[in-house]
Amino acid sequence: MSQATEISNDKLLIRYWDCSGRGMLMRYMAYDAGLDFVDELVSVNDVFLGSWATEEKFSPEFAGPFKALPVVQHRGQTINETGACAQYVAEIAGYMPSDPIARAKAVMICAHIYEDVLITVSDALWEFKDWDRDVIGGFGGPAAGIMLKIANLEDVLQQNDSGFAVGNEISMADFAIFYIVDILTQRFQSVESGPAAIELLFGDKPRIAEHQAMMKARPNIAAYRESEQWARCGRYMSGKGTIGDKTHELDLGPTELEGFEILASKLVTAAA
Ligand SMILES: N[C@@H](CCC(=O)N[C@@H](CS)C(=O)NCC(=O)O)C(=O)O
Repeated sequence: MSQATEISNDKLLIRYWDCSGRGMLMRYMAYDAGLDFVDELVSVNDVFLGSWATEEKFSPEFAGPFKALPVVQHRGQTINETGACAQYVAEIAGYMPSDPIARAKAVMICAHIYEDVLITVSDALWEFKDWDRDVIGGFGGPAAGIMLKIANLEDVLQQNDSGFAVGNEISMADFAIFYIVDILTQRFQSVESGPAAIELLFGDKPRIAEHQAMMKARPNIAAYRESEQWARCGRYMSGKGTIGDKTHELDLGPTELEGFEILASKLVTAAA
């Protein structure tokens, strides 16, 4: 069984797999704010494909009351659920707006990115969702998918002169936009049809481009992205990324990059 990092109850700990997935929004906020925290990366190859299903998953100290990752631990408590964890980190990092409407807008943007883009794409990578029906398209039909969701983010930035997603200062929503645009771009850059997909999704989005540049230039974000700790998880959208080519021999279907090539070529075909 993987050992949970031993820390004093007072110190914040973020525990998640060694990929970006559900963990990266809170990591970016914690690093950017310079929080004193433990960034525990759990190996997909060693733990998820090893003892997880019989051991760590059922340890409340490791995987929380809901038996999954991420968890945030602080002041003797263990919190599950990505939304709750990210909002908690945002609160203590100072990235949760205090005004109720601004707060609702920040949470709205994060939920849109999480539910409608990140988890939809991740589920399709794991073959739990369908690329055409659920990613290229959506509940509202073939035009309600990822192209529309990314255009929504451009609109959010366009409608606010400050350059931030909500109000006049940085919030959790800015980190969420930064993360999703960055991880999609990174993964598409590694596959054949990816550059065309990047152009389709982001080529006509000047506000997103400015926003990415602003976020990348933040000193603590830049330093984190240069670090070994980031290199262990930051390139992989899902746990499949860390498994690499072994997904085939393990009967887990296409690799993460093969999944991104499927998505990129489908986007290009749909736009033709
Ligand atoms: N609803 C939860 C889902 C958490 C979840 O499914 N986490 C995955 C990793 S991304 C996990 O730990 N899966 C292992 C398992 O459920 O046994 C959330 O949003 O945080």
